[in-house]
Amino acid sequence: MALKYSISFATLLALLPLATAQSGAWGQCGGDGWTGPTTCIAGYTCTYSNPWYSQCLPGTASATVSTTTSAPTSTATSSAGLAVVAKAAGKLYFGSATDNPELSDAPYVAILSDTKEFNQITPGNSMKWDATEPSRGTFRFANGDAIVDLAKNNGQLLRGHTCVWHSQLPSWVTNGGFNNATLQSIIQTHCSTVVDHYKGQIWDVVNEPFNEDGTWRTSVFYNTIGPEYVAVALRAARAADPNAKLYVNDYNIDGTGAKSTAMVNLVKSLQAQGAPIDGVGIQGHLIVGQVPTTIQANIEQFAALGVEVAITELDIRMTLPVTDALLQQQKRDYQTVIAACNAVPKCVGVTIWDYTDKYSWVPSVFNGQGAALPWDANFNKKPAYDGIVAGFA
Ligand code: 9MR
Repeated sequence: MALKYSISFATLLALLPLATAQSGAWGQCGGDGWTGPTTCIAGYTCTYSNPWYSQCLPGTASATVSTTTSAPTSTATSSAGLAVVAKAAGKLYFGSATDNPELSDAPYVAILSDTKEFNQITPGNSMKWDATEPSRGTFRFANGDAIVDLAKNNGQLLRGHTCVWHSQLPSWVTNGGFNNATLQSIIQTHCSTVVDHYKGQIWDVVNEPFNEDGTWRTSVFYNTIGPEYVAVALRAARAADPNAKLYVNDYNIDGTGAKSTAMVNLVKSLQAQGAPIDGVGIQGHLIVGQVPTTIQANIEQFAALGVEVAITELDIRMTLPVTDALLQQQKRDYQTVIAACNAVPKCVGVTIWDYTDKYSWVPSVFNGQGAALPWDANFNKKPAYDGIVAGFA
């Protein structure tokens, strides 16, 4: 498809002194590493062919200049359906996070509800502690219920997220000055009430317990109770819903390293004390071109503990602006992550942290970064989509 920026004839004249030359008919006019002319003689358009080659093809008005440095055009070619290919590969699900404010966006909901793409959803915010128990003993379920209803109507699995987390925690918990026994009972009440209300789900019971070096993250829970707070939460969840799959979830445990080792040791310790633990959630907030090479080995080391593994919040962000080269690298990176899960039978499913760049959390947190998801902000499928499909092949 031609990449065109129409500019006025006056602007064109102003640019002319800078233009060293123009490519002739059928000549190269762009591509990675190309240092020659990027415009074409009158009557020809510089036409993107692939990241490495653009060519002057016939047809254009003489006052139109085309450039390969404009917005990228790469799109996905597959329409296989991400849940379709995940299930064909033997996985339980391919899913997306979502959030209540997005549910009034009809085109967004239409894709989210397409079970060929997603047979699982995760509420991004509405089951967190600040949303469900904003003051002690007062529970609010309406927003979480809306997501559950959507999943039920669509016939999708739901991942509860999350029972005990240091963030999005109301100040009555953080600053309550509770002693160990009282805080344990507060966790028990919270987890059992929420997991009971949202019965029959997969649950990220404990979220982000570790620092980057594998030490325990200090939080009101750790500071007051010690590492035992994890087992307290898991036991409460199990008592409330014996059928729920109970996970501990964290970020930067994608590859092997100190933080992943800490997770391995936590699972071993929970198993040794007979605490219920069914799975490890690898969030998977990654960066284009920086996907760890040890992802599969890492998933294998979790699976070797006898628990299941899920990639729970996958997105692969890039430094903006988007280029075709970055989209192609992102496609390879998605394929790498999915292929790693695909290669390990105990890796049961993958959830992306929303499916469209329109609703990604990334730009608001990482300045100048974004475009992390397989659908762009206009709901066009990006090459990353093909990477996911290829990863499940
Ligand atoms: O996607 C969530 C975003 O809307 C919230 O503003 C943010 C607040 O912490 O939480 C986001 O989700 C996080 C998830 O719950 C835990 N792992 C990191 C996710 C991205 O921040």
